[in-house]
Amino acid sequence: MAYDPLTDVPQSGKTSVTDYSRWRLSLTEDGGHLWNYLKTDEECEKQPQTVLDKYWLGLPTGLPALPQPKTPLDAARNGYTFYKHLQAEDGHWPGEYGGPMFLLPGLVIGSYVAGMPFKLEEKREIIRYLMNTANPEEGGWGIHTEGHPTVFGTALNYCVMRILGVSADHPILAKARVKLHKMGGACAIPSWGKFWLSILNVYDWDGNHPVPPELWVLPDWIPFHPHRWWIHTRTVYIPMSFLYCHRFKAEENELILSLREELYPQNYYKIDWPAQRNNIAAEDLYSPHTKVLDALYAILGVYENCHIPPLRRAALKKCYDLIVKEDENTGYQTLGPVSKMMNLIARVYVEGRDSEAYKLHMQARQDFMWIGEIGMMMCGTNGSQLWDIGFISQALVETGLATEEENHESLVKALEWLDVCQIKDNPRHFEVSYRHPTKGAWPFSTRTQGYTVSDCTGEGLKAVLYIQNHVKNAPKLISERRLKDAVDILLGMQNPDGGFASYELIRGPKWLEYLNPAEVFGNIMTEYSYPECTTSVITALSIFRKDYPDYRSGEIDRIIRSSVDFLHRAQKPEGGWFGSWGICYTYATQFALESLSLVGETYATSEYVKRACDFLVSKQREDGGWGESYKACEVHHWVEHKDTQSIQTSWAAMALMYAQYPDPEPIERAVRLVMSRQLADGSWPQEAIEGIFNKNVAIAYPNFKFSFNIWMLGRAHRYLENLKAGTA
Ligand code: LAN
Repeated sequence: MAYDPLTDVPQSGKTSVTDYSRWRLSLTEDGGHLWNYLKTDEECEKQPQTVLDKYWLGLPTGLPALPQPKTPLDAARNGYTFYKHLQAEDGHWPGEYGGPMFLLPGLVIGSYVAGMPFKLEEKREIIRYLMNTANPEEGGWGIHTEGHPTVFGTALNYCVMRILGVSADHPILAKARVKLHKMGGACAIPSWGKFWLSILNVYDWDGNHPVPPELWVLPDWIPFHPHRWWIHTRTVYIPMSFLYCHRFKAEENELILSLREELYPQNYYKIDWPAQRNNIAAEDLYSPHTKVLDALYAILGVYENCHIPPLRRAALKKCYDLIVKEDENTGYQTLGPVSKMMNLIARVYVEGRDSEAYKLHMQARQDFMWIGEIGMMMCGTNGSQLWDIGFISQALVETGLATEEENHESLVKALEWLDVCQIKDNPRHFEVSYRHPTKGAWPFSTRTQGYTVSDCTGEGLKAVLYIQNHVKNAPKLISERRLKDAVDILLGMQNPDGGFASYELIRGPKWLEYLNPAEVFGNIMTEYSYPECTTSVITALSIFRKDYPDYRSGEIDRIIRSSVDFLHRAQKPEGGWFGSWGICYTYATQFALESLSLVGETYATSEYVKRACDFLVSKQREDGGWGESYKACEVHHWVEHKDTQSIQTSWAAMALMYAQYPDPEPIERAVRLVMSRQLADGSWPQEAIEGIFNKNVAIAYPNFKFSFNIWMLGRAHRYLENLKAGTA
C-alpha cells in the first residue's frame, strides 16, 4: 500500500486507521513487548487474537458476566478471574505505560534523523494517538496526557505529526499552531525541547546553553562530578552533550524549511538565538533556573567559545565510550526512553546506518512502542513488568486466592517469570560505567534492561518469598543463594539518612539541585530517599528474616530500625507522606503504614500512625472513596480530584488496615465503593492516571486497578471478619 499522507491521514482520532483485529502482542524471551501487525487473513487465522490482545486494544473481550459478588472476597475473586486472562503465556502481565508526552518526539525525531523507518501502520497509529491526546479546547499538547498545553508538548508533537506526513493545514495542527504562537512560539521551549528542535535543524544550536562534556574528565571525587547525579539525568546528559558538541543536525529539506516558518510567530532567520537560551514559556516552567545556574551558564557560555580542543576531544571520547557501554549493558534498551533515542543518534552519527549498532537499536526500539485503544505511543520504559507482577503476586497470596486450585497454574507461571527476571550478574562494564551492582536485583521491567531498582528488588523478593515459602505445592525455583543475593543488594542501598533511594545510593550533595537545568522537572539532580522505596526494602527484609533468621540478621535489624526513624521524620505535619512515584498522599501513606505495621506501630500504639489515619479519614468522601489529583505532586499539598478513584480508595483502605484502624466503617465504605465500580466481567474501568515522576509528569499504571483493588478487597474481607469477631 502506498502511503499518501494527504489522503491517508485520518481526520480525527476516532476514525480507526488500521484494522485493530490484525494487531498481536508477541514477547521476547525475557518478557519484552512487541506489537505486530499481521498482513494476511491466513496469518490472522493461524494466530487468533487473544483476550490479552483484545483488552489492550480496547476491543470487546467477549468474557462472560460473573456471578454477582456477595462479599469482598467474591469481588476480589471475580477480579482475578478476569485478570488471569491478561496474564501472558510467559507468566507476566503486559501493560501500557503511557502518559508522558515528550517521548514520542524523541522516538520520531530521533528515528527521522537516523534514517530509521516506521511501518505504515505504526505511523498512522502514532498520528491517531496524537490526535486523541491533543487538548480538545485549547489545542496543542501538554507535558503529559492530563496536563495543560505547553510549548514543550506542543512544538515537539507538532513536529512529530509533520514528520509523519500530516499537512500543516490539518485542523489539529492549525489549532496547535495558534496555541503555540500564543505561548510564545518554539523559542520559548524548555531546554530539552531546544535540544530536540536543534537536532531536527529547526532551532539553532546557539539557542542552547552549553552542555560541556568536560565534566566527565574531572576526577571522580569532585562533589559535582556527573556520576553523582541522579542516574536518569546523567544518562540523558551524556549523549546530549555529545550531540551538542558535534552540533549534530538533520540536513535541510523542504519539511525543515517549512517547520521553521510554522513553529515561530517571528522570522526564523532574524531570531537572536543566544537571547533565547533563557526564554521558557510560563506554561512550561516548573523549576526555574536558580541564580547560581544562570551565573554558571554565563561562565560556560564564555568557555564554549574558547574551549580547549584536546580536552574536549578526550571528554567526547569518554562520553562516546559511556554511550557504547550503556547500549551494551542494556541490550540497546538503555536506562530509559529519552537516552535510548539520543544514544541511537550518536551511534548512527559515528558508526553509520549499516552498523551493527543501528540494527540492534532498531530492534530494541520496538519494545518501547505500544498500541493502545487510542493509538500508538512510546512507553516510559520498555514496560513495567516486574512492578506489576510483584504486586499481583503478593495480592494473591495475602488474599488467599493463591491457594485456590484454579489459580495454581497462573501463580506458578508468575513465579517462573520472577525467576527469569532476576538479574543473575553484574553487567559487563558496570564499574567503568559508574553503575551500581546488579547481581541478585530485580529491575523495573526486564532482565535485559537490567538496572537495579531498590523497591523493585524489594517487591520482587517479597513476591518470591510469598509464593515459594507460603503457598503449598509451590515449586522452589529460586535458590536460597539467589534470595540472599537480593538481600545483599538491598543491604548495600541504605542512605545515611536511613532511607532508600531509587537506583543507587545518594552520591551527590543536596546543593546540586540548584543546578537543575531542565526547567520542567523537579528533584532530578541527585537521588533522594523515598518513603515508598524505603518501605519496599524493609518489608522485604523483614519477611526474609522471618524465613531465614540466621542470615545477616543483626544488620537487617539495624536497617529496619533506622529506616523507621527515617519514615517518622518524613511524615508531613498534616499526617500523610508525600508520594514521588504514585499519586500522591494515599500512595505513599499506604507504603509508610505498611512499614510501621512491621515494627508493631498501629493506630492504638503510635502517634505517627494515629495522625496518618486521622488525616486519611478526614479525606474520605461522601461516597466512601478517595480521590486525589496529580496536581498534589506538583504543589505539595492535598488536591482533590473531581472524581473518586478506586485505586486511591484501595490504597487508603490498605493503609487503614495496616494501621489496624479500630473502626470498621471507613473500610467498609471503601470496600463498597470499589465493589460498586467493578464491572460484571470482574474488571474495573480505567479511571484517572495513577503515577508520577519528577513531580511534574504523570505516568499510567493501568495494571494497578487490578492488583490493588483485588489486594484490598481480599484483605478487607478477612480484616472486617476478624474485627467483628474481635480478633483484628
Ligand atoms: C520510573 C518507573 C518506576 C519507578 C518506581 C519503581 C515506581 C519508583 O519507586 C522508583 C523510580 C522508578 C524506577 C522510575 C524512575 C523514573 C522513570 C524511569 C519512571 C517514572 C518511568 C519513567 C521515568 C523516566 C525518568 C522517564 C524519562 C524521563 C526523563 C526525565 C529522563
